[in-house]
Parts: sequence; structure tokens; C-alpha cells
Amino acid sequence: MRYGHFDDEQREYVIDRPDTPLPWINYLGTDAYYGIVSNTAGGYSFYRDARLRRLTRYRYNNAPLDLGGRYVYVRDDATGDYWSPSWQPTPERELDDYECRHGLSYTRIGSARGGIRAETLYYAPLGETLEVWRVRVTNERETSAELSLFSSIEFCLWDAQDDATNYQRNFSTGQVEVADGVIYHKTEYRERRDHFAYFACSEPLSGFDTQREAFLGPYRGWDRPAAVENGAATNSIAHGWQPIGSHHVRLSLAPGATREVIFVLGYAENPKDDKFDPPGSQTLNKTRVRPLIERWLRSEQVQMGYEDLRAYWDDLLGGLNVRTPDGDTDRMVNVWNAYQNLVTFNMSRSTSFYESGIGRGMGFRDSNQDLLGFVHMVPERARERILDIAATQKADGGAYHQYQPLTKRGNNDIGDGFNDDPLWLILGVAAYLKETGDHTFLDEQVPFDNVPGSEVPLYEHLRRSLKYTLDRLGPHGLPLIGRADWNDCLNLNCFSDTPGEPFQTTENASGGVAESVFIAGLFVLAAKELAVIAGLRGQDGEEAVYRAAAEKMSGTISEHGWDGAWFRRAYDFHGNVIGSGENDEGQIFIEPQGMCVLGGVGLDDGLAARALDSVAERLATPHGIVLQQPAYSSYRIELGEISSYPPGYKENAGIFCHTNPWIMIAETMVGNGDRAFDYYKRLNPSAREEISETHRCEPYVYAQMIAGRDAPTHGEAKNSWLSGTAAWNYVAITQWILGIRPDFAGLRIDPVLPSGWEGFEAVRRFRGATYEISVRGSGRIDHLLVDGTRVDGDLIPPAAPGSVVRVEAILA
Ligand code: BGC
Ligand code: IFM
Repeated sequence: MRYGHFDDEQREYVIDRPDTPLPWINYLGTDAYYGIVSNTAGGYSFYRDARLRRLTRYRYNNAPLDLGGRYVYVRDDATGDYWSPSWQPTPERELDDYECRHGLSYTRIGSARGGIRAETLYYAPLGETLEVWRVRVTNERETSAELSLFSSIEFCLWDAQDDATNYQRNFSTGQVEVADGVIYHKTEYRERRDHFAYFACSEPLSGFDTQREAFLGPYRGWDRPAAVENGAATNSIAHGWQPIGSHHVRLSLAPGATREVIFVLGYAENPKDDKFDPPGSQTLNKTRVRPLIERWLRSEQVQMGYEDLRAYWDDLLGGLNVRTPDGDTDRMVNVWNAYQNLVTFNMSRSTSFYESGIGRGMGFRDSNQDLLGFVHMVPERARERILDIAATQKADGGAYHQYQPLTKRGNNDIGDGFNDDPLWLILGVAAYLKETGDHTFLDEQVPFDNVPGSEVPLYEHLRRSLKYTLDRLGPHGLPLIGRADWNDCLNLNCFSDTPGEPFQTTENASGGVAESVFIAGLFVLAAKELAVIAGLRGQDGEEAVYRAAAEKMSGTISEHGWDGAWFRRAYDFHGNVIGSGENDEGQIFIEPQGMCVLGGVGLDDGLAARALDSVAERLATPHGIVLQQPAYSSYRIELGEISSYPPGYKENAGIFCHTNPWIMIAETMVGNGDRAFDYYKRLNPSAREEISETHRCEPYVYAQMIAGRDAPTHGEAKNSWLSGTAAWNYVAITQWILGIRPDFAGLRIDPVLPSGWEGFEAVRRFRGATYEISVRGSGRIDHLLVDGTRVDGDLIPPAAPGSVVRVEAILA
């Protein structure tokens, strides 16, 4: 069952009923001002930091779900009937029709009731720290209509964590000011004088409200605000309690007439030496923002801003466009997967329907992987991101697990000891180099732990990343896992002497001897990449050392990491094997099967193919590949958080979508295009649209997790949007199945297609040139025709920037 459809031409997902199984959200903003918006206008806005600069309030895990947002109410002043065109927060008021269009950084929600149609376009203009709501109201009746329109938002008192907990203080701090129809939210302004919010309307007001209780009425909810019911705002001024913003506008509409009303919600920051607002003045000087507000309340400006936003996305999505025999592939690659990659870049793991905006770290590991999905669209931003990440690395090569987006400093709360972290930096940098060819990047001076004076070339950071692993090998010669590796919940050095006690991260977690086969595979991959990089820098001695280290680790994996039919997962604190036929549960894990093969382990001796067969036999389900089997049926202190999840969820045998593309890529490496593509389609959100009542999350983006076969809700997705799943699925389909793969020496075309395909077309921007690619035939690459000239193999050397290159790839 579907709840909408894709409008491929407009690049919109069109939701045609409001009661989606879960809120289906979208993102506003592209740079500093951001928001989430659901299909019923739920959500909130913030400036840069979703915790410290939250503009509007949102209550997570509310009942009903997703209540609180950017609501508009329409009231028929002749009858007193009122409703919200976005369905929420007045779901009892039936709509005659409804449509929500989520586009790229904008959302439009509209509906009709009793012959009055209202539609709101929400977006945040490029380069501004504000959002606009353009409401269009049309009278579709044969008689004229006297209407009232009410806007509404609830202000957050900036720090979202404090806002949700510190009522003894916060019920007394709220302050607003209303001038010329603009509502200013100035809580915190008394002491800081450096930021405030404004909420403005294009039309003359009949009234306004800024105190929630005055607007809603005592003990009433957003479903029946007293001001709306009475058809009259109360001109309330908030003193403490819950400041809100609501404008009341009256509209008189002749039959067939449409009126446009624009609302602008924005954030303003005063410079330190502000001449407008000297300390001591209690009235906000509006001089700075007035002209900006005037500009964005104008219809032509709003239209222009919308067109600019569309052009911005045209340009970004121009990095890669494909036309294949499969519509779900085209739609995800060309629009939605690429869009999700950039959203993930902007948000990291901060803000979604599942991420509350309060846990503020940017992951060292996560950010390096996110980069794989957007480096071709915004290479210069990827460059900046890598420098930020690398500057948090410690001198011993170790990493803080997270860093803060505002200060860009390592985060001490979570600390370090996730021993896979440093290796991801090598993969992130390699991806940037392959995309751009910008090898001077490696000479960029980057500090350790942001300590001034500790700067060394970025290349030195990569060396230390590798050394970090080599300095930490365990009893089998495999890398020590530390607190955890990619699988945050595999806490093998966590134990308790008291049976039945909840797991804890012990003091000696990073000192324990548990080892990870996954990190071993990742090491082989990273060491090989660094060897190539060293070679390109003319450091041949080092190149040989890294190759030898990769080979040695490969050997160790074959010796101690092979279980007979698949790769083992780990050894625990006590030296017991994990992910082996010897175990009663958790016999086979997906991660090492993917990562060892990505590192090239077992490609020559058949182990890789055997491991992948085991994945197909033991882990694959129609909804994707589960993380491990059999699921842990009870909590096991010696394994940590993984077994705290009920069977089939999250790391305990859920379909952890992030890992599936590793298997897809591995399948292409052993030449199995059918299996690779089959796995790809099992997860492809567009291909799952048909089963939306089972999948439940948005059909236009990937979710982190789909419940595994041990779960009663097998097939149900959770945690959509912010996950490494987006980047890796994009890499799997574009670089390995379609095979358009940037490499150090140029662009490779090496498809491993499902049988039945006879090629596809693609346009790829690469290092400033445009490649128009046409792949023909089936089988593996035989030769290329580059502008008509035959090239044996799969590598197109980089062309002059600005040129357009015609490439025919002949498979045989
Ligand atoms: C949490 C896990 C969660 C993982 C991914 C970890 O830090 O402990 O519960 O699955 O992050 O979000
Ligand atoms: O690898 C992690 C990631 O860093 C955060 N989300 C969960 C994954 C698996 O535990």
C-alpha cells in the first residue's frame, strides 16, 4: 500500500493522505538556518546548532506523534468553522482533499475544506537565516468568503535541552516585543544582547498573540485554540511562561479569488560591538532586520528565492545523472539518495524525527563515511570537513569519537577508544583525492587535537592512523577492538563480575585484549589505499611497507579470522571467539564478510565467494541482510550493548542498512552482478514504496534499520535520514554496480550489472569535465571508446576541465 507517489519531473514526493504510518519529514535550509518539516507541518527550526540555537519548540515522543510545528489555521468567519490546511493540529476537521509535496529543501502542503483551498510553501532562502511560509488561499465557492487566517509557532527558549527541563527558571524568563506587526522573541536578550528571533506577516494584522495560554485558552490544545474559535486574537504579550507567535489576518475573497499571505520567521545575531543595541537598553532596536523582513515579505522576492533554490539543486544534482533500465535506481541515484547524502552532510546525526538535536557530536567515523556520498557534489566542502575532522585527531593517531560542530573540538563526554575510528580518515581522504586529484591537499598543515603549534602535513595524520592499529594488536595479531569498532554495541571489553548487572564500559575498556576481525579487514583496505597514496608521493619505501602490512594482516585474517565458511567477527576479553560456528548464538556477522572482501581478502583463494554464499544462505531476508544470526536471545554481559536489544532490532540481528552495501560491493568484486543488484533493490526505498504499510518510514530516503527476521515487526524501518546507509548505498550502486568509479588516475568505468541489462546511460562531472557515458552490452568491461578512440581496460584519464567527453563502454 502507498501513501503517495513520486513526481520525478518535479523531483518531489507527493503524499496524498495525511495519516502516514509515521511522520514523513523533509529538511529546510542549506547552510546555517535549518528546520525539519513533516507532511502535516510538524517540526522545528534552528540556527546552526539544534541544541543551543533552537528557534521553535518541538516535543519528541509526543502523543499524538509529531504535534507542534508551523501551523496555519483558516476560519470561515461567517460560520465559525475552522481548520488547519495541514490536517494537524486539527485532525478531527475533515479535509476534502490533501496533498503534501516534499521537494529538495522545500515543502508544500495544501488542502481544501468547504470550498476554501489553502496551500503553504515552506522554504529557507539560500544565504539567509530565515524561512518563509507562502500561504495561498483560494475561494472555490460561488459566493464570496469572509475568512480569518492565523499563523502559529511556539518559541523555544534557545537551549533545547534546558528548555525541556528547567521550568523553575524558564517559566519566568520568556520575553517578546511586538512592533509594526512583527513579533520579536527576545528571551536571553537581557543578558546576552546578541541574538533574537522575529516572526512577521505581509498583511495588516487584525491582532496577534504571543502568550500561549491566551491564544489556546486555559487547558486547551492546538486542536482548538480559543483565539481561532472566537475569531479574534487577544493581543497578548508574553511575560514568562510559553512565548509563541501568532498573527491574525482577515481576508475577504470574491468567488474564484486567490490571496497570498507571507510569513517570515528568522534569526538575527548582533555583532559584539553593536551600535544598534547598546547594553542597558531594554527595547530591541529593529533597525538591522527591518529591511530584510520587508524584502522577504514581498511576493516576487519569495518566488525568486524559490527559483534560486531549485537552481541550486539542479546544479548540485548535475554531478551524476543516470538512465538505466530500472526506474527505482534512476530515481534514487539522480535525486533522493544524492539529496539524503547532502542532508546527512549538513545534519550529521543531529536532527531528524529520531535524532533530537540535543546530542550534538559529529562522528569521526560517521563524517568520514558521509563524505563518500557527497564529495562529487561539493568537493570543496568535503575538503573543509576533512580538515576539521583531522584536526581533532590525537598525536598517537587515536580519535575522539565525536567532535562539536560549533567549536570543532573533540568531545570528551564520549572520549576515544573506538579503535576503527582513525582508519576511516584514510578512506575519507582517499575518496577526496580520487574525486579531485588535488594531491597538494596532503601537504595541508593540520594540528593534533586542535593544539596550536602541533601542525603536521595531513599525510602524517594518515600515517599515524595506520600506526594506531599496528600499535594495538592483540594475542592473535588482530587489531584490538577497544571500546567498540564500527558496531558501537559490540563492547567486548565490557564485563562485570556481578552476573546480571547491566553492562558497563569499564575503566580498562580500551586496555582489554578483545580483537576485531572487522578492523583487520578495514586495516587491509586502508593500508592498500595509503600504499597507493605513498607511491603517488614518490615514497616508494613506505608504499612497500604498507603493502607488506596489508598482506600480513590478510594472512592473519585467513589464519585466525576464518571460520571454515565465513569470516569470524572477533575475540572477546577472555579470548573466546565471536561469530563462529562454535558459538550457540551470533555465529555469523555481516560486517567482516563485507569489510574483509572490500579489503581484497579471500579474492584469490575463494574464501570471499564462500563467505558471500554464507551471507546469502544465513543472513539474507527479503527485506535486506540482517546483521548477525542467530540473534542473541538473552542479555550477555560479556558482549555488551548488542545483546541489550530484543532479537531482530538494531545491532542484535536487525537489518542494519549501513552494512548491506558492503555486501553489494563485495558481490561485484566477485563478479556477481545479479546478487549485488538484488540486494540493492531489497533496500532501495523507492522499490519498497509498495509496502509502505510494512516499511512505515519515508519511501524516498534510507532508514538506518529495518527490523530483522527475528522481530515480530520484520520489515519495519526506523531511524530514517541520518545514517551512513545513505552514502554507502550510493557508493554501491553508482561506483560498483554501475561501476562509474573515481580513482587516483582517472575515472573508471567497470560495471557489474544484473543479467538482462544491456547497458545504461550516464552523465558524470569529474574534475571539471563532463563525461557522457554510454555503456553497451553485458558481461565485464572489454574496452572503452573515448571520443571515438579505443582505450583498452576501464580507465579514462582525466580530461581538460570544461571539456565534454563522449565515452562508450563496451562490455563483453
Ligand atoms: C548507541 C546504540 C546505537 C548506535 C547508533 C550507539 O552509541 O549506544 O544504541 O544503536 O549508537 O545510533
Ligand atoms: O557504526 C555505527 C555508527 O557510527 C553510529 N550508528 C550505529 C553504527 C553501528 O553501531
